[in-house]
Amino acid sequence: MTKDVNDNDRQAALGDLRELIRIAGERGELEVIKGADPYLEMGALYELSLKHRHPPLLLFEDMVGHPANQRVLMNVRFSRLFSGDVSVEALKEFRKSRKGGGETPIPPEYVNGGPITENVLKGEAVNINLFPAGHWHEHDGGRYIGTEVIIINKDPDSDWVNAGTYRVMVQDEKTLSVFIEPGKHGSLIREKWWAQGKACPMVVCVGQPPVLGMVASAKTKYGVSEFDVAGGRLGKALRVVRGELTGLPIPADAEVAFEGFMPPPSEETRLEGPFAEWPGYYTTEAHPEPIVRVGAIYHRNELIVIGQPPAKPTFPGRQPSLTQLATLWDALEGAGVPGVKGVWKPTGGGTSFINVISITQMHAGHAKMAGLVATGSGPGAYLGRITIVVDDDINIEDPAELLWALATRWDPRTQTDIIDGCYTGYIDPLVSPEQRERDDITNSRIIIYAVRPWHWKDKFPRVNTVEKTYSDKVAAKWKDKVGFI
Ligand SMILES: Cc1cc2nc3c(=O)[nH]c(=O)nc-3n(C[C@H](O)[C@H](O)[C@H](O)COP(=O)(O)O)c2cc1C
Ligand SMILES: [Mn+2]
Repeated sequence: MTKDVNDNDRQAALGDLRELIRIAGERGELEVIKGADPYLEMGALYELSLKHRHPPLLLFEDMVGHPANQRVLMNVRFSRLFSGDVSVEALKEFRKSRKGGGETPIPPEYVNGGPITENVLKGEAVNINLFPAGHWHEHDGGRYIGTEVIIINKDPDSDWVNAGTYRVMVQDEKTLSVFIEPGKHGSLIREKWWAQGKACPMVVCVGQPPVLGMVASAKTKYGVSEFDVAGGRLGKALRVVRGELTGLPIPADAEVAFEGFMPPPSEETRLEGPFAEWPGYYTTEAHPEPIVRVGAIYHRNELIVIGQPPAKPTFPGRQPSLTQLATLWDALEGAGVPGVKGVWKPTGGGTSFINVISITQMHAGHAKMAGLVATGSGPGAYLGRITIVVDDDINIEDPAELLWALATRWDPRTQTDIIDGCYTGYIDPLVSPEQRERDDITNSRIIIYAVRPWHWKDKFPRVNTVEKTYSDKVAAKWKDKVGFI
């Protein structure tokens, strides 16, 4: 049995990885594993943990090939402390709580030192191989130290500091490669540096406060810093130190950070991938990607690297987070779509392929408005494929209800839009080899309006389930007399 999560515990854990471990331990939601091998074995143990809807935090110690005091922590974002209850009701509460307190961004506070500066390795002393990096899946092209990681870079033309989660592969003792899909903020920013003929200053931080991992892997608006949003969520400024080589902010409580510069690809790239990606395939072949020349490494004593390799999105332990659902709902609301009653991402579609919106239809064309906005919005566009709009009486958390809406309220010929040329990524398994050849990383979308058609909705047949109040009354009367209630 797990206890209810109290808000103080959740806030403390959000802001501090070691607090998360302590609290999860007290709650019986921590598994300490000694002696596992970062080559395939840890990845396999992790996948086994995903058969649980709420997998335990996995803390690996004493790993093969590493000193006993180095650690790897898995299932951070999926810990019950953070994703205890993903439901439309919980989503509404989550959005309300952000509006009440944590919505206003709070910029980070610069401090002179912190746990992250307990050890600083520079120049000759830089050796990335000293740190634990899993070879997670059999056909991965190498060891990935960055899975649930944050990549920090700064717009050369403004104060905007971005933090995004992009996978990071170990190339050699002093070199990392970073895979950033086109259009992501980290990519747009590095291109600005390259256009000025400069290498892009960059920090790869592994073992960040959990809140930063959550915010950096969901869409934050262009020009808005994830540090500020994360501070807002915590209700207090994140403490950061200034990187000695780049001046970039590094979370003062982070576990490990690699600091350096990413030269333009015309100067140097290395082969990156393949990698077992979250849609459930090895889609990207080994291909050239930009690299970071690491000039300094900062780390805490008894460091912890967060490991969160992708896994096929059908595992019960892989659910979209409240943050990801909320950003989509926010986008609909921000674009002025009225009457949204819920948004959902059914298991199997991962974080983006299938988006479901439920609305209370208020006027002709309303469902179309919701479908088009969701499909084209910042949080809904990348790697989308299917948008389904349903009426508010459909329980969108239940796949059977969703299929019933499709089966009975959707006329494929008249209630469908198909749109070509949409924003997808290299990890989309349906982008053909020919498309990749010509750099056409786009796909098509279907928007399904599984709603009672507006112009005859009042003539639409009535739903025939027994009315709830009456059903409850009958149940109360009969429950002691029959066995099936
Ligand atoms: C565990 C994890 C790994 C991710 N890996 C990548 C990646 O390798 N490349 C990428 O472009 N996006 C990746 N993403 C998605 C981005 O983090 C997400 O699109 C985020 O919004 C990017 O930040 P940005 O909006 O500042 O660009 C990953 C997300 C998660 C949760
Ligand atoms: Mn961003």
